[in-house]
Amino acid sequence: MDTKNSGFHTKLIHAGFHGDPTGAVNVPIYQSSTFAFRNAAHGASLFAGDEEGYIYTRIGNPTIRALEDNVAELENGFGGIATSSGMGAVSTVFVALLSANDHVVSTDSVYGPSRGLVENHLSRFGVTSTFVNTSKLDDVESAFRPQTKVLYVETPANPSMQVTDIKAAAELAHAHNCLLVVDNTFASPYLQKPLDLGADVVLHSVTKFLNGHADIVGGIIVANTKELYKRIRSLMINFGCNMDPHQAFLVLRGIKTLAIRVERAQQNAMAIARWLENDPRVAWVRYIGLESHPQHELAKRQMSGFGAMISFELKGGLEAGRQMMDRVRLATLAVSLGGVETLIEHPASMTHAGMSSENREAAGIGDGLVRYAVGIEDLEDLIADLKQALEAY
Ligand code: LCS
Repeated sequence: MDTKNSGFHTKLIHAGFHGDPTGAVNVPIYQSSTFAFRNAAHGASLFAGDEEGYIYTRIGNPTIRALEDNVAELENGFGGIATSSGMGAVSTVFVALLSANDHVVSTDSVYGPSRGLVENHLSRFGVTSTFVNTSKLDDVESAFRPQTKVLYVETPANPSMQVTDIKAAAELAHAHNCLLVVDNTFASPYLQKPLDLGADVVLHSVTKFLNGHADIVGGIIVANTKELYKRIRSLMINFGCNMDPHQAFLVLRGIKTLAIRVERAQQNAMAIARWLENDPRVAWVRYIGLESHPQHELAKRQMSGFGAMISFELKGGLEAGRQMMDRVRLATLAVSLGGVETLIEHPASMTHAGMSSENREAAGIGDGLVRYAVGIEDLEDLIADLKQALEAY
């Protein structure tokens, strides 16, 4: 079905699937590593790119293709490139877009390994980087150098919840002959469409909201032009970090309910953030739906909802936070986010432990910060769980 002019909810269900010869209502799992050519000329023509078709699953596969086309439509982009993990997407994009001696400007509070990749690994190939609070556009502007090729923005950022103005960031990047890449994992395309705001490339850890069920790890990249799509796809194929057809099937299944999951999770999150903000044992709460969030007005403008991620700190700091994480019963003490189940974790010792403590402090990830990823359980049960976990104070 052609869903190009359909609404977002229709796209979630139907985009990317153009029917199957068997009449299957869902895209089947094409669990095959390789695909037979009709004859030698057909094989040569597929390799030459003269004809559309499948060759080998690392290069392309019908189940994976359905997911890539689906997410490319959700993000209003040219084409999608699915990867084995979110980090597969992050590393593919960086290596595809950068060369030796290029420079990257990035949000300081990105997912820890996204920063580690640039600082510890790409640096060995001569790539330099500057990490700034990209919600402050003056800081972004002054970080640009003549060698800067990529502005990498995570918004909302993990776990500081900083929000960056994507439209303004795109204008700045383009004025400096630079590409804007946005990690849209925390928002999902249901709440935010970076390509519509001027970004060149958007990527996701599909492990999170897109899949939504904490049962696979995966990533996806969507490029807004054919040229960028081809460049990034070629790198993914050579890196060999392709998604697997079974993974792609599960993500497509999860995506169908993205909107209703995010709606419910963010309703829970709003109520929990307000509840935490009013609790005397809580020092501060950062949820972009709260008027107290420094970029609340910007988030209202560039997103269609506030999502399901909350960061907070207890007045008792790190020790109080640790005890609370040990006491919750309904929320699971685990990293990751964006699933139907509520998770709680401690970024300084878990997801962002690879960063130096100075870099963490500078990025707004203090030792006392607790991250709470809200799921779709009953609100009353989640609040009762937090209440009993806080009781000792
Ligand atoms: N981008 C963001 C914003 C993320 O939060 C993550 C993972 C990634 C990229 C990498 O994706 P992956 O390879 O794990 O699919 N974030 C995690 C987190 O906050 N807790 O555990 C993983």
